[in-house]
Amino acid sequence: LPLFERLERRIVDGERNGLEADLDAAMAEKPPLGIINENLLAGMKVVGELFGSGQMQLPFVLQSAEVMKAAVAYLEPHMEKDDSGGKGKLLLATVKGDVHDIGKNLVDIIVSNNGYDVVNIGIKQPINAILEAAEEHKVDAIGMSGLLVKSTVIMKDNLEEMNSRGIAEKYPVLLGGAALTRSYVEHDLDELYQGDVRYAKDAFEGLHLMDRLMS
Ligand code: B1M
Repeated sequence: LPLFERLERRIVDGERNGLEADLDAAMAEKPPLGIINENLLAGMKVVGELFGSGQMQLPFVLQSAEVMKAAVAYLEPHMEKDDSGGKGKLLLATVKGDVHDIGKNLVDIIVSNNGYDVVNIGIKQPINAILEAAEEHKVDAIGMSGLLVKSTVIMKDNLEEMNSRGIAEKYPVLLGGAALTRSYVEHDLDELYQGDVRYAKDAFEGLHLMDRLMS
């Protein structure tokens, strides 16, 4: 297979052997973010489709996810960056009950490579842990990620909890993840949350939202 198709195939097949050599060759052709967005994510999309239609079993999905993570970790040091920090601070968490973190970690990379400080507290984070970390690190905004349909409900509960604690004005919230829709966030949740809540389709929209919030 040609290089870029082979890279996509590696994600689908969970094939790690020779990954670095292919990534080196790919970086001679385009920047690391182009490889992630155009080739690696295309592979993950296929994985999602195969899994969703019952043609791929969970252990293989996990292997694909591991190759994806290894590839992103290999590319990350080669990305252009302004990692001076200081533009503002974003807390990132995957919500309670949800283990998916590839998207959240991409947001971390893109936002922190563009001059922000990111406090990434990981997966399966209940609202108490999110708010404690937000206080401790004095963040400017809270970003929640979740890929499961049930995570969209958890996000709603989290916003309600923030309303009832009287801290909605203090924390703008960014929400992202495959099960969300723009209209759910920008209509339903926006109506409910007493602060500012925005939807980010991808990591770049997350960055643009931070730019807007902090300007
Ligand atoms: Co899961 N899984 N999974 N899974 N998995 C999905 C989400 C699913 C849609 C697959 C399917 O059926 N087609 C489905 C959910 C169905 C639903 O809820 N209706 C599903 C399921 C069912 C499950 C389990 C329940 C399976 C089981 O156990 N029977 C289980 C759940 C466990 C749990 O969470 N409690 C499970 C487990 C797993 C693995 C562990 C094997 C693995 C995750 C590994 C990991 O993350 N460390 C996994 C994977 C890999 C997937 C798919 C195939 C790929 C997800 C991914 O990494 N995509 C996924 C299929 C899909 O999403 N269509 C699927 C690439 C990633 C870059 O995209 O995270 O969407 P994404 O991030 C995007 C944007 O959404 C956005 O930016 C990124 C791009 O720039 N974004 C943000 C995300 N967060 C953001 C936050 C922001 C801003 C933007 O600001 C805060």
